Amino acid sequence: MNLRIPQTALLEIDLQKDFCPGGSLAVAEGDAVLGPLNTLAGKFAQEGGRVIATADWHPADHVSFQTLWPVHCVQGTGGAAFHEGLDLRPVNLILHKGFRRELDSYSAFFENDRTTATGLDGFLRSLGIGTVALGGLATDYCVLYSAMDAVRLGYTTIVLRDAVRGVGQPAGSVEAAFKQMEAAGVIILNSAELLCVALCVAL
Ligand code: VGL
Ligand code: ZN
Repeated sequence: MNLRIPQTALLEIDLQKDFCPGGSLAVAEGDAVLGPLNTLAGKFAQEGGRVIATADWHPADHVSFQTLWPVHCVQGTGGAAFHEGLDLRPVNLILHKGFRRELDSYSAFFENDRTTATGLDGFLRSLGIGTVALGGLATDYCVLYSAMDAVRLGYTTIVLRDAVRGVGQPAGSVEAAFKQMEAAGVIILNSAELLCVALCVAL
């Protein structure tokens, strides 16, 4: 497993107000992931790793609002803003996704048609990055889809157990997501374990 920080990217998925307590599609304890992610992001920046923050970024008439989800993360609104507790200083790239009216995008790599690329794969490849570590919201949707695509694209893929929280709809979806990711080869670690392993490798 290549855990050298300069060849690793931290993906901070959708840490926006609408997904945090008080937001329109609030994930329980969504804001609890900010502490571990800020700590990791600071270390990554220090050690030459990359930090990427994604944002769900929907037009006001987005297709996903019709039946599936309440109105959330509408472009330019307060709910679409990053949570004020997210440290943006170490973030190298902000990636907007889901901005096409008729197409949703859970994954940071491909929209839900599975073929429209966001460009993230090219960004990472051009920097020689082969490992991604994911945290953020929501475990059972955007984190799950991003992690599954990362594995499919050949990245060593880590999901940070303490730095993700899920929607939990339908019931059992968070547990199912962890099972699906593990079966696909995703490595599940605590953020402290990742730091420990990465810093040890660097020594
Ligand atoms: C998400 C539902 C709808 C997510 C985004 O970030 O996991 N979930 N849009
Ligand atoms: Zn959305």
